[in-house]
Amino acid sequence: MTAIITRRTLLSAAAAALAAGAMPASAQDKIRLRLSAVQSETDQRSIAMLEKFAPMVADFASFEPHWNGSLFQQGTELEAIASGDLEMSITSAQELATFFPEFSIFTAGYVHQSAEHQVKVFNDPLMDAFKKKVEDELGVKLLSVMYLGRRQVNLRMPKSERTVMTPADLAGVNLRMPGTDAWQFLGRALGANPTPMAFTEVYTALQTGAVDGQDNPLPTVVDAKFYEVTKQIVLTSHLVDLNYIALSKAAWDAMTPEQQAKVQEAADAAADFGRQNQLQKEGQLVSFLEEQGLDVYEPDVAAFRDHVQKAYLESDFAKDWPAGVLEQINALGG
Ligand code: KDO
Repeated sequence: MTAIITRRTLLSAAAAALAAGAMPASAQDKIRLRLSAVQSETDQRSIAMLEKFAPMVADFASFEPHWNGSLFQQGTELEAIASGDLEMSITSAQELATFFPEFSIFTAGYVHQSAEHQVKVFNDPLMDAFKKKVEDELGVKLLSVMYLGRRQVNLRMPKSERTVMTPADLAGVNLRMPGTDAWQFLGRALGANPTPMAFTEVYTALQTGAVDGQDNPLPTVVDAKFYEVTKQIVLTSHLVDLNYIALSKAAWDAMTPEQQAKVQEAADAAADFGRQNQLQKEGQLVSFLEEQGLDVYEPDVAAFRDHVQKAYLESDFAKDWPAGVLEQINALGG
């Protein structure tokens, strides 16, 4: 008798707890959150998703990351989300600009001034129309802004062979840039000849000399080991770059209000955690890279800034920028 009561009591208690939402859903009941990204699992953004986002949503969602472009190639993630084959990505304004040209304002060199500025812009009402368009037309919700870092020019040849002080010194340099138009434009605005190439192919291209260089923040140069196949870093800081934690709107809409609040809180916590760690790494890596034998030096940043900003303001990109938004962004920069 006791055994039956115990079993019946346990079953009714479990049913009551499940109804109250107290019981964690079993694995197969959990919301599946597949994330595809091209960086490695040791990149600070990946660590932030693993250590902050995943545990905070674990009660009701299974976070399933696929790093190094192992599930979807760079630049195909947003379409995968829109088609229901993926739930999350670490997307970029450059990728969004291929769908919505006005996003190119967030890809323009020397516009964002700092990680803090990125957060102020992302949380400002000026972003509402941008976010709504991505939700309504692509079915993607931009949860939080992640700090990728200050992009620098990273070349195969040593400074003794090519010293880069102004954009004119990049003339003829075959500079790998990511594949979208906004990236190619930035490469040209720097004075180089841009070559479109996926992130996962860059190391080999540098190693074989297929390209003369690439641009990325110092933490990426280290995490992707580009310093093993390059000889100098020109501290242009030409783009204080960002990513957005992107989530399928369909997945979001299927969540309860409590689950939505938790997912938003977890994304913000991951973005904040990753930002602090990325900033800390950026501050430490110049000496590390010099110890690896690279020349790391400041060019004439003002010459680069003037050249790049002029190129954007004269470009067709600027025609897509909603009136007044650049001024609002600049006002948030202080
Ligand atoms: C790159 O391909 O150089 C880039 O930095 C572009 C970014 O938008 C982002 O996709 C990034 O790669 C990856 O997250 C790898 O760090």
